[in-house]
Amino acid sequence: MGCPQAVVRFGGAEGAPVDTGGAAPLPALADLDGWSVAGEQPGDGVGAVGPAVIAAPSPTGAAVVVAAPGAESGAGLVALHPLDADGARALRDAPALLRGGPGAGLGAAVAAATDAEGLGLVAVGAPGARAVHLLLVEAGAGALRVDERPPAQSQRRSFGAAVALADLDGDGLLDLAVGAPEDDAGTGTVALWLGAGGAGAKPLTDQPPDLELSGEAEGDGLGSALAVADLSGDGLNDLLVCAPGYDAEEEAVGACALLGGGARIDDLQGDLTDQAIAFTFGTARGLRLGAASARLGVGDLDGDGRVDLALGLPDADDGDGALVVFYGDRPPGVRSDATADLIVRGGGGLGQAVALLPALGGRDGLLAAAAPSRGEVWLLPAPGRGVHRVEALGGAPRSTLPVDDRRGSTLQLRAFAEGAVLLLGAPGVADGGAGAGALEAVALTGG
Ligand SMILES: [Ca+2]
Ligand SMILES: [Ca+2]
Ligand SMILES: [Ca+2]
Repeated sequence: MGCPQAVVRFGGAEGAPVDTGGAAPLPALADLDGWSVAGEQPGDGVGAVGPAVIAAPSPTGAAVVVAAPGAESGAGLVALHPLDADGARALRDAPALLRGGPGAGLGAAVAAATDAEGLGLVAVGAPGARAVHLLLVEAGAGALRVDERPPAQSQRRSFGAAVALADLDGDGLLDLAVGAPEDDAGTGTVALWLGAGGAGAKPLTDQPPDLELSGEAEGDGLGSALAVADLSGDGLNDLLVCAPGYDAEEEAVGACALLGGGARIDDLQGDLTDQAIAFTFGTARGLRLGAASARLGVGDLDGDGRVDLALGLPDADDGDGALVVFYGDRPPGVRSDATADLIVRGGGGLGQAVALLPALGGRDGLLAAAAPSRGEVWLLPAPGRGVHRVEALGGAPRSTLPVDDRRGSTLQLRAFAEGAVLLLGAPGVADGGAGAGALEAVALTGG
């Protein structure tokens, strides 16, 4: 790689292409410049929840699930927007819209995955209605076909505050994991339904979950964040479940437990820590490790074929924030943020959101982290190991983005054949009124 220059440099208010310092030979996706989706009404909340991307080999055919959990006085809505043309667009001017009922908060969490038949499945949490809606999506050039499947429902309070989709038992069908972190006085639960995806999938409504796990104590908030990836390295996806209030002494250090995927995942019962194959916990009071799915990043960052885990810790160091990475070349056991392979310290709440682009075909992996209260978004190509200040990994003069926009509150990185795209949530953008928010796509260029 070249000399790392790791800061997002915006050429103007509209967002010019990002210079990744020459480390990532990514051709420009010029057609995407200026792509954005803006909230239109006060409180829409676009950009506060990370978007989901329905995969396609190129941006033509990809669709972005844009969440607006505060829309229509808290009913919430999600809009599917194609990622195939430039220009700014309005949230509701979309080929597909799903609206929640009164107070549902639809869009508080979204996830997307592609099943073995190539169909896209989207899960949308509506914690105010204790439901998760499922959409089958066929995205193609110029066409978007959406079929709604029966939702998953629960009596659990805040069910749908976090969602994840992946094949966890290895049968080829997508499985659905749902967090209800406020259930049972904030103890929190995570429910798993096997076989939620595919043409022959069972309807989940009125079906009890195949697995349900609870936190250990009131206030744990189990299910606040979820992620799926093969973090154990056995070829099967695993489920990472997080409890930001976790701590025996009530100091809310936070913890994430890894549940190993495989044919017997639905046999797991009882005490979470007994079931976990790995356990990652925080070491500072109030760190709240694992507080949001936007702070979890998974993927092979260093290109060794093993999945790595990045955690954003915006409450670290009295609110300066930090970013830690555990590389997958050592078995994931019991470990703390202080023993991470890479520790990046920053300011302004660094780690409020993180995203990871896997290394691929000789291209370095890329780690993105935001410090929205300073208006900074950092891009760290192949950041390595050790303890560093983020400025030391970056080295370039930092641009200043409008702090009030809270740009980077959520981040997503996606690679396409033509290059990579960074999606930035900016919930503070008020063009559509206070709290309307916006989601912006930026094409990454190789400089
Ligand atoms: Ca499955
Ligand atoms: Ca695994
Ligand atoms: Ca790796």
